Amino acid sequence: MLGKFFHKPQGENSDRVPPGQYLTNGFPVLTYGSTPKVDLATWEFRVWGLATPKVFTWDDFMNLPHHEFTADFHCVTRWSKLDVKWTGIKVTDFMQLIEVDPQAVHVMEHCYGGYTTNLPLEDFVREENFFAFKLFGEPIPPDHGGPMRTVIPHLYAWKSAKWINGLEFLAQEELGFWERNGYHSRGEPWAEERYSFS
Ligand SMILES: Nc1nc2c(c(=O)[nH]1)N[C@H]1C(S)=C(S)[C@@H](COP(=O)(O)O)O[C@H]1N2
Ligand SMILES: [Mo]
Repeated sequence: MLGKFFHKPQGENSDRVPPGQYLTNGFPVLTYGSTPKVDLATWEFRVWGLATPKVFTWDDFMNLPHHEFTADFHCVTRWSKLDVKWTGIKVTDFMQLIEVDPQAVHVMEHCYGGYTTNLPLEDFVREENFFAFKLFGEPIPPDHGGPMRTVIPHLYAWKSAKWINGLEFLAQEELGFWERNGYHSRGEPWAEERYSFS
């Protein structure tokens, strides 16, 4: 695993790398299955469950403020990439457009291709979480989740849903794809919440 592409964190970066992670300068693609074809012209984003159901277009998203942000990216398979530069829309700005039932405590992210991943609402609605549409200044390549993915920097990267197309608000925790298949339900990298063995 160590070698040309992965190295042990050293010097000033060592305190930015969670336990058990190795740095990579590349940007590996990690997808279960194949990259779905997503057409911007027919792209849509749905909200349902414990929220007033609503459908958003690409333009609805683009009309929200755009921000550049930099985030470290930690995959549970032990690679981390520091200082990934994205452009996106704040989750907190998007939340202003929807009406969520006060009973909702959890959210499921849904994606083109069928992937899902779940989060407590308080992990999802945070200032540093984004719907990203550019990576290093260019439209996000399809393999990395373009045209739109979430970026949830404080949790392992499987919570950062590629090809996102919906949010389902929930009264209790439900498990997404990897969470049903042995990954931890929350996935906090500094606590090494990698897998669940219950
Ligand atoms: N829709 C979807 N999103 C996904 C995945 C996936 O398989 N499908 N993989 C997750 C995992 S395990 C990781 S590590 C990151 C990888 O993002 P990348 O391929 O851009 O590096 O995407 C996450 N989001
Ligand atoms: Mo991952």
